[in-house]
Amino acid sequence: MEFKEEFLQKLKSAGSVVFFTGAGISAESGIPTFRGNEGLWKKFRPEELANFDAFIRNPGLVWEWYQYRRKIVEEAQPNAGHFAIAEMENYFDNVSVITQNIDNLHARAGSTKIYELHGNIERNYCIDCKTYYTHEELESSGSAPECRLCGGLIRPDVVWFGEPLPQNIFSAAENVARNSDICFVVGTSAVVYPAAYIPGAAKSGGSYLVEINIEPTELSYRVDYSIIGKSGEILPQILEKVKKLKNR
Ligand code: BV8
Ligand code: ZN
Repeated sequence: MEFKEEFLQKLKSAGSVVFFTGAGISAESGIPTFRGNEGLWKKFRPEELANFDAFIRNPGLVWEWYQYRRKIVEEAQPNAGHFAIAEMENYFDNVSVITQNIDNLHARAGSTKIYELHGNIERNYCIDCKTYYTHEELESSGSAPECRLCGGLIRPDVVWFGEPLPQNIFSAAENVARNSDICFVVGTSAVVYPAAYIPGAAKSGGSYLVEINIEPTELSYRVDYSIIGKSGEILPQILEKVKKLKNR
């Protein structure tokens, strides 16, 4: 694929690069997105499952939905898009991943600077005493497991609708985006806030905004460059360009 000259110049001169990613970057790893036609929200609406009241009302149903997603995540592998982002760390002074995903695939691909805005499905904690449990430590009897220390319900360590994002992570991520030279927006419909403020923060800091998506989104009119294609195919091509431009 040929990329526009302005973008190639930015790649050549950039020092700090941010990748703001959503479910679309993991689609080629076999993890369903939220709003796609096989989307996770197809069977259930987010309000029904990804929120605290739903969990208190029906801990078994919500826990089982996360167990189902955890199984998909465990069987999934990072794809060429995740690996390309990880490898970019060899060619820029600073590469940060700001992800909305809870699937841990960026870490498994080798990225080292990751801001998890919505938590991580591999971690769980007791809603009463906040003790953390890995999922290996939990044998769930079909309903939500109970804390060994206090008997409280254990929940996945993810940010549900109506819950605040981890403030320190969000503000650090916003800061990194604002100070970036290029901000890639990869595989996200950019409709969930406050995470969807990240590209705007990058833009207001003078960053060059590049969207990679299989279709235009609500953000497309605001980006400097909209690349239509699969992130697992586009990102490795960008990496190849970077290697030539940085002639390493
Ligand atoms: C908050 C973790 C306040 C859990 C997620 C009413 C009540 C309460 C809140 C609200 C409300 N109305 C609005 C809000 C705010 C709400 C919100 O924004 N709602 C939206 C729906 C309007 N936000 C919140 O509730 C947030 N909290 O506001 O708290 C507060 C503040 C202080 C104190 C107390 C309270 C919390 C939001 C976090 C929710 N958690 N996930 C879990 O995963 O189970 S959201 C979840 O959906 C994701 O994490 C992600 O953030 C979000 C969007 O998903 P995407 O990643 O964009 O995926 P999607 O399927 O939408 O799109 C995929 C894209 O990829 C598509 O564009 C597709 O074209 C593309 N694609 C597909 N394949 C490929 C591809 N691209 C490239 N290559 C491919 N191969
Ligand atoms: Zn407890």
